[in-house]
Amino acid sequence: MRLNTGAGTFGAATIWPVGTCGTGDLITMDVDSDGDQDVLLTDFLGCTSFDSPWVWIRRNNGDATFANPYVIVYDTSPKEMAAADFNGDGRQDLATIHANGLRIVRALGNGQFSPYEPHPIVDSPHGLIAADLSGDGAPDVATANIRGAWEGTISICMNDGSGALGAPVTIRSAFSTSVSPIGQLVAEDADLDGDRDLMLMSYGGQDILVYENDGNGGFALQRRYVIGAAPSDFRCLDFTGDGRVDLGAVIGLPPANLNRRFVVAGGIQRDPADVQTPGIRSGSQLLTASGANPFRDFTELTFSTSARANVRLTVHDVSGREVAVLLDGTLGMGEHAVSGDGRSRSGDRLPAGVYLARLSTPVGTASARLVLM
Ligand SMILES: [Ca+2]
Ligand SMILES: [Ca+2]
Ligand SMILES: [Ca+2]
Ligand SMILES: [Ca+2]
Repeated sequence: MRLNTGAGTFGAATIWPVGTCGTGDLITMDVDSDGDQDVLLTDFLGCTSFDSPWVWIRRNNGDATFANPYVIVYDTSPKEMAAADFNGDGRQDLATIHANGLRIVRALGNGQFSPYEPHPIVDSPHGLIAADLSGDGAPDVATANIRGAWEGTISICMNDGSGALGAPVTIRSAFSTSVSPIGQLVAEDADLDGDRDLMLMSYGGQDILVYENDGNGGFALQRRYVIGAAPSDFRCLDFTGDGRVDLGAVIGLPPANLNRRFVVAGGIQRDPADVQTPGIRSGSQLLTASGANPFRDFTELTFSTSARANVRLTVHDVSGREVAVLLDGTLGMGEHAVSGDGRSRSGDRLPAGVYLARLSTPVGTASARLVLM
């Protein structure tokens, strides 16, 4: 630990052994309700020679020295942690995800926790957030999961307001076929309508999917942002300084994926009143090339749907051959934006030239011309 000197620098490192086998997830929360942040760690999940069903805690003595470590004992190894006061008693509780679901322990105020409550999730959870998704002030839980071979899903457990979490509601992936190895999940208001929307980063899909909240905690995919190969982490913050959040992601570049890059998708947070949707009529689809065109790295296509619908958005070369699939799944009603990066589904860069993007929905088709430099 290095403490802030107050002058914008950090002092000498103090080392506090925790007892874990390597390090997994690290969070801070106030486990004993004394007003200071305590440190929680899980074991490194590569410690496969033994099961490690513990969260390790070091309590803060109030002066950034830490008491001896102790553990919360679970049935299986915790992968990720999130702190929130689920039952509204003023004490932060702890949510963890395990191979077979979610566990909640409630803080008793003395640094100890209630026995864990299991919440089974059929798909295997890999990412976790605790945030109020329903707008009632009580934190809910969402997990990013892997189903079967490699399909990414999201499960949402709503808090009934008393701290009891309901059965998980699972959203199937509309496009990305894998969140593995990292299924980062963020809750932010992407459309400035006052509720938190969910953003899921997918390693296999090389994208960030935005699921818009209908205001009642129901979610539907509205946007897909292609961000590049091998994404490993992302943040939803105002990088451009215009007061609206953007997406920033760490990616690798093929073939070795060693050459890391940080990409920012600016202006994702949009007021519905500001969104330009030329020519959109109820029951029809007009596909607009709304990004750079001609383009070199990324471009964007926008369209709208007048109802929840199955949508397929593909890219074809001049001979009509399908060279990329940008979206294939169920979308919610409303305006949608999908980005493309000039690569085929296998990740190879397409030759420069003219391409046709084709949108197919139950009520019709539309197309737009794209020029790749
Ligand atoms: Ca504390
Ligand atoms: Ca609590
Ligand atoms: Ca809630
Ligand atoms: Ca919203």
